[in-house]
Amino acid sequence: MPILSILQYPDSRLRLKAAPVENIDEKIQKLITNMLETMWDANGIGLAATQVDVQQRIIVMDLQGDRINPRVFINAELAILDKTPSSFDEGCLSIPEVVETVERPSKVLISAMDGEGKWFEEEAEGLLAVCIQHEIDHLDGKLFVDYLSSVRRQRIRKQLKKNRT
Ligand code: GNR
Ligand code: NI
Repeated sequence: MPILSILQYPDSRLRLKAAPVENIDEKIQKLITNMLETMWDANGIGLAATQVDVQQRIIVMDLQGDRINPRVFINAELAILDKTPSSFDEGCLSIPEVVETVERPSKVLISAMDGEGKWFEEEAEGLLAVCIQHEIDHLDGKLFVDYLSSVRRQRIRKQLKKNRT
């Protein structure tokens, strides 16, 4: 299975907005398989298509990381059920080695299609709520560092630049 390359911050392609998937054909199925392999290979718990330079609204997730119950969310939308902020220390495969505390609404309702194109709804709290919000942000061109102060973000950019050379 081909491992896809993951775009690294501050790549401008991480800022593109993804379009809804029109139909779940063989090409999309293959992309989902490759996204799962790429996520597992990188030891991530989630991956949005934007991160592999595909501007389509596809998210894969494996919160347990055991490769037994991978999840797929296509054209996912959120409604906030409880806006009380919850803090979580977030990381991102597109921003390696950076972990920062982010506050997000604590409870959301997910509406999405699964890998077979079947619509479902699911209430999410805890890690699932954090992760789905993080991934949908990717599809909208948003990154978790956008929630930090500009001073902090600047420091992260400098650090990443140093690590790369
Ligand atoms: O692997 C990941 N871990 C993680 C930890 C806390 C909050 C969010 C995440 S998602 C991240 C994978 C990733 O970058 N998905 O876009
Ligand atoms: Ni991410």
